[in-house]
Amino acid sequence: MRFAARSLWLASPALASLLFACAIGGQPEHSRTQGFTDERSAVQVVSAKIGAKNVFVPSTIVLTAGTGRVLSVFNDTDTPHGFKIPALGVETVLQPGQETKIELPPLEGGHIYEINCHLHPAHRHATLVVLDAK
Ligand SMILES: [Cu+2]
Repeated sequence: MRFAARSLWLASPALASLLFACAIGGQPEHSRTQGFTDERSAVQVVSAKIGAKNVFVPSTIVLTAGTGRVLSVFNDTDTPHGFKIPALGVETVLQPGQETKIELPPLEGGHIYEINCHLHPAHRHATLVVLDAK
């Protein structure tokens, strides 16, 4: 306990300078460090049936903003399923047992979009989160 308190005291100048560095974040050098990098060329998704529910796995897809973003969606069931992102104008049908590449329009950061299956209203929805890119 005593050691922890001393460590915190020693760390406080470091914390103070970190807070100061964040407080002056309006400078161009600092703003370049905002946002995320993304090393993936395509994000893989599966349309599957779990129990009695049709689902997309993962149910939350995370991408960075920009152009050339691709989803590769495999339909692991024996029936066609839809894959629709209404706000982005994306709508396609996933054939059973097939991988479908979906090229997305240019994405802007700071948005959360709904993904649904337009063939089955009960198909559980998914979410696309678009982060700011570096
Ligand atoms: Cu479906």
